[in-house]
Amino acid sequence: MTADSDRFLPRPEHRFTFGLWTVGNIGRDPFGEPVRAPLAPTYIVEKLATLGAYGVNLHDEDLIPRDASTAERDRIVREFKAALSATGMKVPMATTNLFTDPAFRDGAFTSNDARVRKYAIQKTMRSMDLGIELGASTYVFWGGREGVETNAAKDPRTGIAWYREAMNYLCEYNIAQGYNYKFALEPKPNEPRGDIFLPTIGHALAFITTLDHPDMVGVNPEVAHDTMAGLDFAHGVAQALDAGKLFHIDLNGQKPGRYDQDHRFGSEDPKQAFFLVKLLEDAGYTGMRHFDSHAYRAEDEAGVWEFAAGSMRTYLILLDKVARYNADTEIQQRLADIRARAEGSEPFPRFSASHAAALKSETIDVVSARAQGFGYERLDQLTMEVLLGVR
Ligand code: GLT
Ligand code: MN
Ligand code: MN
Repeated sequence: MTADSDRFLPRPEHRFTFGLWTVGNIGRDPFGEPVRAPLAPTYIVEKLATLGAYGVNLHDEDLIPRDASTAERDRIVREFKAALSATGMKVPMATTNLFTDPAFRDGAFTSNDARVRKYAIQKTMRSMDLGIELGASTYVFWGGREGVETNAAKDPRTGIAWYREAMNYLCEYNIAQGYNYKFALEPKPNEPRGDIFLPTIGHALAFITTLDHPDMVGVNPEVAHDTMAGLDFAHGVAQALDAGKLFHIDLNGQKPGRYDQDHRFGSEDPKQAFFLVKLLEDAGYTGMRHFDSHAYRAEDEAGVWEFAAGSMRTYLILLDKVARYNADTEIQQRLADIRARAEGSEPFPRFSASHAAALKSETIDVVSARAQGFGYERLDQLTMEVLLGVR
């Protein structure tokens, strides 16, 4: 084995995880039938373990069919746990499918049908029980159906209030059961609903402050969901980090302005992916590096494992690029110059009336500030050269 292939070899300590629904994606889309056969969850666990993943995440229904009897459920869980312990794979995150069932046609926690809102909470509690049985410590809420096609349907304030009611109830359940889950809300602007409530990381962060147990709830941002809306994902993640709320992350690849593509991590915008990896690493993010993505529909099963291996390998290659960037003397000199200019000659103090009075009459050299450029062209070119492998 060459040193290079060793360097980019995924290992459990890298904390790479995949959803059962990701490698298990059968390639159904709104226009076409499935192109791949379903894979058994136990088989997925074995294959991902071989590839060096840390674990798998799941929705209740990824593992247990909705109409399974108790006996069937127990058998499935037993076999799945056996596969986990045979491979050392973990289930760090669990979530609820609150979108496939026709009952959720107008939302789950925010449906205009009181029976459905109740059912959604019941289903989530049962699914939380399952996650605990499998060892999960993070619980994700992707409210794909929580939204509208027309504002005639619902006052959005009502939708938000029902969302809050559900989250508060489930936080209490988390406490009452002693589960100690960290809840992570996953924002998405649209698809499958015309407009989804809590469309961005910022909306979710603001909503969390209105909950009864804000400390229990953070976010699970996804590359594709911000990028499809044309937002800079790294900025949203930075805001989540700044708020101490980055509880989980969904990595994938996406072109702006499209449907949710969920492509292999780094495949659409390697530069954006590089700055994301750099941000996570610089911030000392210790959570899971979860891939919420799937193989191209054109692929067969062999392509699925190429996709999975490639996702992890690209992350590790970008990690290596971050190290090169951090060790590059010219880049570091330029960053030091920027820092020196950013810091100025003395630290900016906290407000005081006397400082404010002095500042109002100070003469600031804005004339030269107006004239002086920042050298970002050279810095970005150097970054590109690191990324393109010539530095
Ligand atoms: C679904 C969605 C994802 C969510 C998953 C968790 S399910 O695939 O597209 O973004 O993270 O519910
Ligand atoms: Mn997605
Ligand atoms: Mn996701």
